[in-house]
Amino acid sequence: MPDQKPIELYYWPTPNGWKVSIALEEMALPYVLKPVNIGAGEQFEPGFLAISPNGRMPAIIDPDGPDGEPISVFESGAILQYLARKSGRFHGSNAREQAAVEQWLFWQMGGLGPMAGQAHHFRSYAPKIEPDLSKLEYGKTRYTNEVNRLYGVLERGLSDGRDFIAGPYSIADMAIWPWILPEGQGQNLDDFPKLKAWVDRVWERPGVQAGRKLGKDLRSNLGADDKKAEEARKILFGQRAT
Ligand SMILES: N[C@@H](CCC(=O)N[C@@H](CS)C(=O)NCC(=O)O)C(=O)O
Repeated sequence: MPDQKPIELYYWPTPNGWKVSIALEEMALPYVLKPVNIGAGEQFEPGFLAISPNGRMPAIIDPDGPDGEPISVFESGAILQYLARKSGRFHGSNAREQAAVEQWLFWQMGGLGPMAGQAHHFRSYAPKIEPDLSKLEYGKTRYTNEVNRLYGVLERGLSDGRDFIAGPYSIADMAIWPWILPEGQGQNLDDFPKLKAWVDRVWERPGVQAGRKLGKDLRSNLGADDKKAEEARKILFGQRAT
């Protein structure tokens, strides 16, 4: 479709961003990258908040929305569902398959993503902010254990011989895969052989590799000791309503 207008992808290279860059690559939808430097506070700019009122990336603007008018979408799960409907791919081909995809998609959105995010926070970033490490111990243990439990859920989910989490490869795999980062989450994939094989199987896909690499040079290491990382931590952690 040569005259298809590109989707604007508001993005920073993090696990939630990778979900959507992977989906766009897998679905071969044309897109244009609009970096949102969350370490520099660009997520609070009024223009961005108008399309993503939660002040989080990713978000998209599709100039060719469902009624031919532009549409914006925020929340990675909603974006994945929108793109799957638009492309007609990767969300199951009947009601039963769609329910299977959606249960794992929502499991990622409500479980693995938030819990793994907190595990990263307590393990890597909080020690740079709170000098009394004993205060971090409870949170660190709680979220590391919860991620361990969730890895176990995936391991059992993949134990019936299926190649992908909902059967055929789907947006559920695209949502879950970027969040399997065992090193930063205090996990060992050798304890989860089916999950480990799935991680490798998903990575073999060229669309996943292209999406995962998008903007990789933009990202700074939030756990680093330099001035830029310290500034980014101040922007990202401790936000309140006003
Ligand atoms: N539930 C949201 C989470 C998005 C999210 O947390 N994005 C992070 C980066 S991974 C962000 O934009 N952070 C900016 C901030 O914390 O100010 C989704 O799935 O899209």
